[in-house]
Amino acid sequence: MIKIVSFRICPFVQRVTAMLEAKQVPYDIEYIDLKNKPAWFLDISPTGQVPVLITEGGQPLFESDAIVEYIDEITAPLQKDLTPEQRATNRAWSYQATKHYLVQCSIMQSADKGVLDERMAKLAKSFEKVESQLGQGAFFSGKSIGNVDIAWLPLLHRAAIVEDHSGYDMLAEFPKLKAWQQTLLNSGIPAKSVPEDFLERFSDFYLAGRTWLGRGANLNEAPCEATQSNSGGCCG
Ligand SMILES: N[C@@H](CCC(=O)N[C@@H](CS)C(=O)NCC(=O)O)C(=O)O
Repeated sequence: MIKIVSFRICPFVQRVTAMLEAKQVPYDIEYIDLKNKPAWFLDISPTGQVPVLITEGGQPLFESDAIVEYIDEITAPLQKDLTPEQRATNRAWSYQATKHYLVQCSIMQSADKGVLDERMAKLAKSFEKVESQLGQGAFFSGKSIGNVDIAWLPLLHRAAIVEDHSGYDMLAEFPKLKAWQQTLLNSGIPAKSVPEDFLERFSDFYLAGRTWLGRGANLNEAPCEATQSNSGGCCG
């Protein structure tokens, strides 16, 4: 069986597990501590990063883009009969999501509203572009889930958790994205693609008292100069 080496709140891992869930491919998962990486992991991961996928034949694969392409090559496509142009376009729109995973992580770690707004401006530009691409279909390109949906799923799932917790809606100005987020949440894949204790772990890390969102997105709060420089890596 395929095995995924994971860190519980990593969005790059979630893209991979979401793809496996959407394609109903069974997999094992092993969580590691990124602050104390095991030697066996460092032996198989040239970058020292998760996700790593270990194939049925025992070959470790790294980099989520490469892993997702591998999964696509060994399984039936989510959307059939796409032309090479459509597949290339889908890869490009997927990249518009993945290049913002770390941006969203830094937004969520912002110590106050001023810092969050600055960081959010970058993500909002990307949201604006994808908003203009979304059509009448429930998913990115029509009635069924595809690779672009999977790439955007970690961003939209996390935005929903943040909104539930703090009332702050990253998608407030983007009605089509909002509908798309709901469609993805309704698919059940966001919940299936994360561990059972995801909410707790995610909240402990991003929605704790040190972040503006963690303090409930309180608009009347004075800026917190001391921690403003926290640029917010992903996952600790
Ligand atoms: N380009 C990588 C990024 C993966 C990544 O940033 N993973 C983070 C966790 S979310 C990680 O492993 N961080 C540990 C480290 O960089 O040492 C990919 O797409 O797989």
